[in-house]
Amino acid sequence: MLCPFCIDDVKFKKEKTGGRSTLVYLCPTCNEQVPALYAKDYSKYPPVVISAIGFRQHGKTVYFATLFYTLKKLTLARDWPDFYTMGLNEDSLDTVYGNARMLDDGFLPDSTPKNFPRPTMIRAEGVPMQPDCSLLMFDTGGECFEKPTQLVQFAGFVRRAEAAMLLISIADLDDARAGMQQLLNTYIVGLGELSGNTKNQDLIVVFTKADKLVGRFTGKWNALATYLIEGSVDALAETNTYLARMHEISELLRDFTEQELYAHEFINAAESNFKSVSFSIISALGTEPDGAELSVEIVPRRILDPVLWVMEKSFDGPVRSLKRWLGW
Ligand SMILES: Nc1nc2c(ncn2[C@@H]2O[C@H](COP(=O)(O)OP(=O)(O)O)[C@@H](O)[C@H]2O)c(=O)[nH]1
Ligand SMILES: [Mg+2]
Ligand SMILES: [Zn+2]
Repeated sequence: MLCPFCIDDVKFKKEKTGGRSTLVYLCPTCNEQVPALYAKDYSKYPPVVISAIGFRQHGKTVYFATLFYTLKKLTLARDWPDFYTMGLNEDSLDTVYGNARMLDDGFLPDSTPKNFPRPTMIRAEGVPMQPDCSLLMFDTGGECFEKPTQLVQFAGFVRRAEAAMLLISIADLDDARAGMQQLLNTYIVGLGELSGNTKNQDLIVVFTKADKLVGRFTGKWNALATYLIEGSVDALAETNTYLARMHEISELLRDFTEQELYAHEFINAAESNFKSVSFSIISALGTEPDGAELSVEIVPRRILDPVLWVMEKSFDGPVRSLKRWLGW
């Protein structure tokens, strides 16, 4: 079983600690207490690692915060009959509700310190066409992705991700082509040092802060602007067509990356080093914020796409086929 704290494959021990009369699950490697719901229902809700990889200030932390906000606010359960999410331990509950409240009150989260982060653990059940799972979401300081040695030290969780999620804000890079290539190169070298192999991973390239890119989505790229601006809530109810559209948008973004950003090298390196490469665009806030405060209510755009991509790529074969075959 995967320990969510040290990312080792272990068998959890059951022990009494701290004078408690009940048994708790402990990791034999790092001795952290593993949430009981995670350990007990491990096979029913297998872990899916969601790792935010990207430079500082490219929107990683705000993205996760708006994801929690959306999961608590959206009426997805209206359209997805069996859907719910829940935090698996107290830390995760605090993170989910704390972030949702902060955004509701009009504030953005602080920047993230550089340390090996603790995951926010969320059970996701009833997402159409995806197996039930435990999402382990990791967010750390962007400095960790500037050098492979830093990545090895502070972002070892990437080793266990089936799908690597690269978050890139093109508008924040002086030279998009060089910046993207540097991030990818650092990641591939770092993962190699961690004895991981990118060939076993799917790459999800996420262009963040897409509200700043709308001006570039003109002419043949107009569909990207439309996709971003259209609400996704009603469309998500039709999951089948939603996923098909996500694939189309991915293709268009690949062309955009090649023809507008001239990032041919990035695409070549990505396609040759990873099992597959997919693209998506999100805007966590919907508009440019005014410093750390929000003057208007946030309107997150397409922010479930990267999660759906990761889930889509994390399970191959029988489980998913069965679910699809049964109609979900
Ligand atoms: N325009 C716009 N700005 C954003 C968006 N998301 C984040 N930002 C801005 O980018 C800053 C850095 O985001 P943050 O998530 O802290 O970056 P991190 O260092 O990658 O975690 C935030 O303080 C916001 O001002 C977005 O969707 N649109
Ligand atoms: Mg951050
Ligand atoms: Zn551990």
